[in-house]
Amino acid sequence: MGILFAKLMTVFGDREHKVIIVGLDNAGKTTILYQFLTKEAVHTSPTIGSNVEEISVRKTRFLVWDIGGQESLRASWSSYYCNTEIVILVVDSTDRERLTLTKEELHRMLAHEELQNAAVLVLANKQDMKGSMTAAEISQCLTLSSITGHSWHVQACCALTGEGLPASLDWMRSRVLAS
Ligand code: G3D
Repeated sequence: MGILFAKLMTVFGDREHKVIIVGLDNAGKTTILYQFLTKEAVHTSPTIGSNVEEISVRKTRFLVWDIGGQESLRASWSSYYCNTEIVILVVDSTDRERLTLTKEELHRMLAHEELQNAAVLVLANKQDMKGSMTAAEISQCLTLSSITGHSWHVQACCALTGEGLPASLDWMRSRVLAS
């Protein structure tokens, strides 16, 4: 009965999918989270804390945790990994100097056993800014093509206008429905 119920919940899209938003400070994580709430997604409820929100995309529900990116907070990222289905890595596309640091954080994170089944969405944010790197450049610098154990996708976006974010939500939805 329990298994049947769980299956029915999945079919009707009632299960909540855990997502974490990571990235260095100032990348645009919080702006993106709140854009998700005001654009394609329907804001269903203000949840546990100021940086945890539930968003619903055509009946697929995500619980999205925006995790702080300052150096002092990065050490605690792993405490959020359990049951995470999607990791959103937000990159400030103008921040060339810290891209190597972002790369190291990304690959360290993906080696963590609790994220072995997580998919990775890299958001190349701040595309509106002059001199920003393209999604392809960021993909290359982060050596995304070397990631074989995780499904990944890179998306150019601008959190201020929301450009690129509906496509990101569509990818997230397709990932969780496929798994
Ligand atoms: P964080 O949560 O990753 O630390 P925030 O980052 O969401 O707080 O954003 C950091 C700053 O970048 C904010 O500016 C925010 O408005 C800006 N920002 C976020 N996304 C974009 C974008 O796509 N384009 C541009 N031009 N700016 C963006 P302030 O001035 O408030 O610090």
